[in-house]
Amino acid sequence: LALQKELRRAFEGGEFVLHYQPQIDLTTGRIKGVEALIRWNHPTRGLLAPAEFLGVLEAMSLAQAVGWWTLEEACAQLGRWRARGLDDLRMSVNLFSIQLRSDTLGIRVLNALSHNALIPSLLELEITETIAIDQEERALGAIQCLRDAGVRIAFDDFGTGFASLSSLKRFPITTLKIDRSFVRDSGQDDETGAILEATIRLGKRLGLETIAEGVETKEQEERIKRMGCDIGQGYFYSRPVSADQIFERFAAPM
Ligand code: G
Ligand code: G
Ligand code: MN
Ligand code: NA
Repeated sequence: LALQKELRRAFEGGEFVLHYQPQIDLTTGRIKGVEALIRWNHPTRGLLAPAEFLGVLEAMSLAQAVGWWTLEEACAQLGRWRARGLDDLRMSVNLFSIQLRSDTLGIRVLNALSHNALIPSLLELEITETIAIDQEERALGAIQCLRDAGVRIAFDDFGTGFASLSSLKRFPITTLKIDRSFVRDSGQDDETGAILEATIRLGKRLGLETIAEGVETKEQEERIKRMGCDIGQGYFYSRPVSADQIFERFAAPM
């Protein structure tokens, strides 16, 4: 309860900030996009990761307001980067389940794009397959409408949820984000390697972009490249960093 109260105060006081983690095009080695990840800039405890507060936040109605703020702020930041010359950078934003259930999802996303003069295809919305299935009825309409407008849709943490493979047919997704556990264990055991490779192939056969999460080593990068994965994300390239750090590190031609 104390944490709930603090979260409300923090949101009103502007203590939430977004950090951004690069997504690297494995063909060119260049940055393709970034994922926006929320942090709590706590007055006494410093910068807090989502693990410290997201569980409690998600159970509060405040999650919706924070989620819409994140969407607006991420789009505004993409607009600022574009004004400074990063003009084909993409932005990925995670959605809470409460946002997926909201009647206003479609209009909020389209507004965030138009406020910031963004082409819809520069925005990717990340939903976990489990959330998507729980909310299937309500989510599909809005997701389809956004997809028709050109917004990209990713299944996040793919392979760890409870969705069956047929959800790949029902949801108009563009992207599979393969859960980091598969990348992490793929060097240890052959089974995980086989699952990783088959998932990348499946994505390719379905015409989806594949992103491997949690790439931490050169060896893992080489493995996912060999398997035909499109994009890598993980500490090997960069931790999530501030907007300024993204600009400093990636604005210069590489
Ligand atoms: O760094 P990391 O600890 O940043 O993030 C942990 C988890 O929190 C991730 O699974 C991510 O999906 C989730 N997360 C981070 N930022 C956001 C956000 O802005 N909205 C939602 N819905 N989830 C987020
Ligand atoms: O949305 P999602 O669960 O995918 O968010 C990504 C989470 O993964 C964030 O908590 C981020 O800090 C974390 N993360 C990003 N790259 C790596 C990595 O290379 N290794 C590990 N262990 N975690 C990572
Ligand atoms: Mn994510
Ligand atoms: Na993920």
